[in-house]
Amino acid sequence: MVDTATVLHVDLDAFFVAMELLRRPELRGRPVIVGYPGPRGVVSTASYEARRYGVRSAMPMARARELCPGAVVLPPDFSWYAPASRAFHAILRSYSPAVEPVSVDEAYLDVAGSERLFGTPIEIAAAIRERIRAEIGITASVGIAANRLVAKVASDAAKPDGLLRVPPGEEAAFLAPRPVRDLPGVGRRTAGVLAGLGIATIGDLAAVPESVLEAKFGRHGADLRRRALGIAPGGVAPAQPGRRSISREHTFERDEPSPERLRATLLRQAERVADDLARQQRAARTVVLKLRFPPFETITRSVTPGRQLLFADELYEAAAGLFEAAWEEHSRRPVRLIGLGAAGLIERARQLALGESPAPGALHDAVLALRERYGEAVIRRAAELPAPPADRP
Ligand code: TTP
Ligand code: MG
Repeated sequence: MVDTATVLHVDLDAFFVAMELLRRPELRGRPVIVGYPGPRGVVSTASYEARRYGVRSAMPMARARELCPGAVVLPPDFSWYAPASRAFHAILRSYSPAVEPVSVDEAYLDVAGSERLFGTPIEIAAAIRERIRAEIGITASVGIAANRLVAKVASDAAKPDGLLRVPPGEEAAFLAPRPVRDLPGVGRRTAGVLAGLGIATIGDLAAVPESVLEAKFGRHGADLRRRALGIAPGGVAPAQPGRRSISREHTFERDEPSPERLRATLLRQAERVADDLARQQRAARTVVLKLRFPPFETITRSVTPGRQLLFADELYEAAAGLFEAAWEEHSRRPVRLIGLGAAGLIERARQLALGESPAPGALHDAVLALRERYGEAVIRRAAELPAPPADRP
């Protein structure tokens, strides 16, 4: 029989802590917290020993210290984690072309079609776990199921250092006893509303008539119930190969006359686009600039510098050059819309040129890691800060 449980969700265990323990083995077995130690710091992640005291990601550090006064607190060191994150994603890509990275330490892959080369999904999952242990020195947990939703819950249930397969047909039974919060997409608010209805487990949720859920949650009601039954779209979207460009654009409420603010907007867009490229493990050959002058005159300019572009700085530099020239041509008139796009997308295959510093990549990965977790606003360049109003003396 064809095995339809071919979706793997792979997630590294206590990733930042695991990386710190690699170089501080004497801390193994102790409660360890990674996060900025200052008064406004929050917990990035905690070792399983610290989690036993109730310490959780995103908790204020002060609270974590109250709960677990004996914990060793280490500041995050993204340049140490980034190469491991890259190695992790590279291992996954060697088992299937259908890999969808989710964050620095997490991805889905579909191994349908990999069987002839690498074995059953369970064998592939075991091989991936072993390679992560041997080549990076840390542990990963894997969930296997017929769809992403159930694979994700399975990997969470397998943690730490575990492997769990949910056979096709057993999705609903597997989910039923778990608290509703274990279901991806059920956040604190939804869980609160559900608790008010007396719904605690995913099984409770699956048993509620759709009409009741629709009354409470509108269109999402039906979806919620399907998910509680373990029914979800099957596939893994590999780094969106169909998309031929990635872009960002911004329309100003008032036509923007300030070159500083226009450049700052471009820089922000370059960073967003670079993030998308990194997530998709792709590079750009061409940068496209779009400008609109009121009321409707829209121009685009592009440049193909003859090398792969990966990082925000590279995209920005190219776009800023286009901007200066095009803006000059238009008598430096105020701009209604500005946009930056990456085109000519290719698989990333970058080798450092001789003498080239790897630092921008490490920095970029670190910024990406922060944003994955805390949102776009967590870290910004000084140049992105709002410029003072133009009319101030
Ligand atoms: P997670 O995979 O969510 O957590 P984890 O790997 O630490 O632990 P688990 O075994 O439960 O998977 O996140 C991966 C890394 O991302 C984590 O090690 C640190 C970072 N992170 C933050 O910086 N802030 C956060 O709020 C979260 C959740 C993670
Ligand atoms: Mg993890």
